[in-house]
Amino acid sequence: MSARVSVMMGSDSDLSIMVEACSILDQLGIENETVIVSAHRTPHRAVEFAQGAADRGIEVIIAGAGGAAHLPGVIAALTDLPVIGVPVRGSSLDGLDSLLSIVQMPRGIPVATVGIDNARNAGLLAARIIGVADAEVRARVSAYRTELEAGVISKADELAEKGPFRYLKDHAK
Ligand code: RP5
Repeated sequence: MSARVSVMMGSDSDLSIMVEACSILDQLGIENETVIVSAHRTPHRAVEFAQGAADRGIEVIIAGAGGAAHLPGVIAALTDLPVIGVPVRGSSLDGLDSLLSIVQMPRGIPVATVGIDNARNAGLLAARIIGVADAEVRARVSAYRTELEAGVISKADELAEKGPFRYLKDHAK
């Protein structure tokens, strides 16, 4: 099956963060592709990928970049597909530069922005968007949420039973 979500990033240095999006998409059974495309270093490739995405069957684009993080905005300007931006924490400014670069889009060209380095949420948001028209994906997203809830409740029960000190001791790394 061809990819439904394109996970794009400006550099291979973003990959260790962006792979979290691929991981949750795989878990939810959503075909995805991973591509390096830079708004600044490979602008022609960025145009080609953005303009060809819908015809290739892509339904949602996730774009991660750090620093002067223009990739998600440039991609959003070149396609009608929904674009989710992941601000990647760079070596300086703690990712605030990436966050502001991605979130402050001009009216008319939206990019849905997740938290700094939170590629997992980008994958989950892509799944929710696809789930609007795909009941199977929606059911898997719902099961994931139920699993999360059960995990927290089990921790809460354990904490109630053991108290804070034993709980921390048992969970010490
Ligand atoms: C951005 O510049 C990339 O998205 C990356 O986060 C940042 C640094 O890239 P490298 O110099 O590590 O290739 O375009």
